[in-house]
Amino acid sequence: MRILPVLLTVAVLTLAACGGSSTPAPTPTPAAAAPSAQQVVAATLNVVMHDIYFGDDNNNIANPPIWRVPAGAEVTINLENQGGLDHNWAIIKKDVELPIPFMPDQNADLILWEGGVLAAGGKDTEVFTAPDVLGEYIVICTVAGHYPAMQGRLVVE
Ligand SMILES: [Cu+2]
Repeated sequence: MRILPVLLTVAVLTLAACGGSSTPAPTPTPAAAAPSAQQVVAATLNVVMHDIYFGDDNNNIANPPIWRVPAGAEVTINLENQGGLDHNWAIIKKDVELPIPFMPDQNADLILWEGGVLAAGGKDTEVFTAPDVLGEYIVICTVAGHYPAMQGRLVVE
C-alpha cells in the first residue's frame, strides 16, 4: 500500500498549485462507483403457535425452533395461532437474563420486539427490522406461564 501516500502527495501539490481558492478539494470518485442506494435484504418467517409451544415439536426447552434472518433485514413475520390460548412471539434483548416465570407487565423492558398477543385461532402479519448485532436471541411467548415451555431462537447472521 505505497500508492496512497504518493496519491496524497500529488493531491496536496495540486491543491497548493491552485492557491487562493477556498473551495475544498473534490472527493476523488472511483472509476467503478458502488451503488449509492442502500440495499435492503428481505426475509420472511412463518411461525405457528400451539398450546404451549412454537413449531412442530412440543419440546421447545430441549429443541427450540430456530429462525434465521440476515442482520438488518426487513423481516415479514407471519404468525398463526393454532392453539386455544393467547400467544405472543417476542424477541428478548441480547444476553439478558430471563426471569422464570416471565411476567409480561414487570419484564416488558426485556423485550426487543414483539408481534403482540394473538388470540386463539388468530393470524397476523407484522414487519420488523432484524438486529444489526449478530448472534442468537431468545424468543419467547410472553403470556404469563408460557415461558420457558414456549420459546425459540432468532439467529441473526
Ligand atoms: Cu403462549
